[in-house]
Amino acid sequence: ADQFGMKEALAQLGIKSINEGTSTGVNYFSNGENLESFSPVDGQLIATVKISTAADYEKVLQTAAEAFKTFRLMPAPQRGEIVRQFGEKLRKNKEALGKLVSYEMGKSLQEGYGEVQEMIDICDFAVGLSRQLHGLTMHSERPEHRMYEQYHPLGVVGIISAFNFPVAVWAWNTALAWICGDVCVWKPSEKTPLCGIACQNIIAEVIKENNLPEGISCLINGDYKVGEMMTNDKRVALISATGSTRMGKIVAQTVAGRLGRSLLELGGNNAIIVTPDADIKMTVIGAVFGAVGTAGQRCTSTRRLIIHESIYDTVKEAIVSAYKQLRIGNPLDENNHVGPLIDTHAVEMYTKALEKVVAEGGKILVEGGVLSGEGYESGCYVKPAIAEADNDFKIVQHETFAPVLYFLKYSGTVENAIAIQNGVAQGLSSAIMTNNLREAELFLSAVGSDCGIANVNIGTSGAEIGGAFGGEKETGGGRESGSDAWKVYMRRQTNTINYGTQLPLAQGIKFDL
Ligand code: UN1
Repeated sequence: ADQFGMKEALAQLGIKSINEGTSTGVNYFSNGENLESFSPVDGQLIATVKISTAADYEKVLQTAAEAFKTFRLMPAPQRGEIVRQFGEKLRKNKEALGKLVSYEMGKSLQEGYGEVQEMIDICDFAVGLSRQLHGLTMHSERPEHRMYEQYHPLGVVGIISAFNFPVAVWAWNTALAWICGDVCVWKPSEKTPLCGIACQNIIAEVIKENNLPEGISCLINGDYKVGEMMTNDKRVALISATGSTRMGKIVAQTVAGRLGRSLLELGGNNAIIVTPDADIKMTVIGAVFGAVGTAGQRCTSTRRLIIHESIYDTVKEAIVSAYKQLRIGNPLDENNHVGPLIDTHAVEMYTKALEKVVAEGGKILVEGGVLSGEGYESGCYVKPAIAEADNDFKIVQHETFAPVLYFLKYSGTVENAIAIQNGVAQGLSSAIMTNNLREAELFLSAVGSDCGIANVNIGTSGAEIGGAFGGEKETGGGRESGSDAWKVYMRRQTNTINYGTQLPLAQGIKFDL
């Protein structure tokens, strides 16, 4: 890995190499077992961290709660200034952090940089927003009364993020939470703990330079047991969790059990509809990047292609031939398109999915397989595969986090394609390829796509941070990032002020004493 300057990148980010002991971050209490982070790129141990025990968690929470007491008093635009400085530090660390993301998670270097760019963008967005946390002013039904609403900081926000976007998803949450006056406790995926430490070290500098309490940003590492401490904890006002639908259901029930707030961003089963009016060249780029980008490990990855029978063979030929051009290998080498899966467990899931689709009657169009030999020593590299399938196959209904694309055929009008597109439990991202205005508008209408994201002539992945990000049904219903997603990080208060000398009651009630 050294040929890509990884050693230097790790040192810049404050990650200790394996001979130097366990890596620690600022305000990161961890006295538990060792957690080793192996790279899926070359199978090497990158570094070791310690997981947080219950006692560590308690210290973290107290530090966070203490910090909230003062941070909530800081004017929002000043909190925006802190986030602006964080964005500046991210710009300086973009290369190092992007490399670490690529090396620890396995996505291509371009995508690693892209992820850090999303962090920078959400910081810029949050800075502007810090002067726009508006509430409404309403007219009171009573004379000499004024009524308005305001948004106050909520408290401690717990962030549980997944391995596939090991830094950006934290930033979407935390940049907004900070300008809203909240403090954050972050549990990154146990598969990417070093990304967590690197980010924590970057924000810690900003916190120190501004003489702010450390507890504004807290980190805990470990598996779901560490996450459970947060979801069960009444002191954590909001849990924002990204991951599988299985995990999300457990988190949702636990948090609801204490009537806490949760923001869930769970699995997708994203499809692109390709109609007879589609631009085939654009379809190929959108579908192939959507299916094989990040080795199919985005929650927005394209899983299904719903193709009209009249152009089925043309689309099939074009995509199958594009798959032949794909170069699979070290993601730090910019000549490669597809890097490894996160670990060998993911490889197993991928292999099983291909077996299942065949067992259910599917037909393999592009053969998959696990790669071995030079450059593939980690055992995590697989060939992106395509299978012809039916939407009601069990495996098609299931989100497999790997580069497996299903081709589904439709006939008749676009309504039939929309029914197939909506005919899954998940509802994150969706797309239609068409130059036909009627088809496009129908797809976007109330009887169209039931997903949180619906695109025209764009693939399913690669959403911009300016829009609200999330989905419906088993995707969990949460919205993160842009638009008015900030509101979930604040508590709303309706205020009515009587500046008269009488006390009239609402609803015209008479109550004379
Ligand atoms: C995710 O996979 O959890 O839209 C997030 C996209 C990215 C974010 C994906 N902006 O693909």
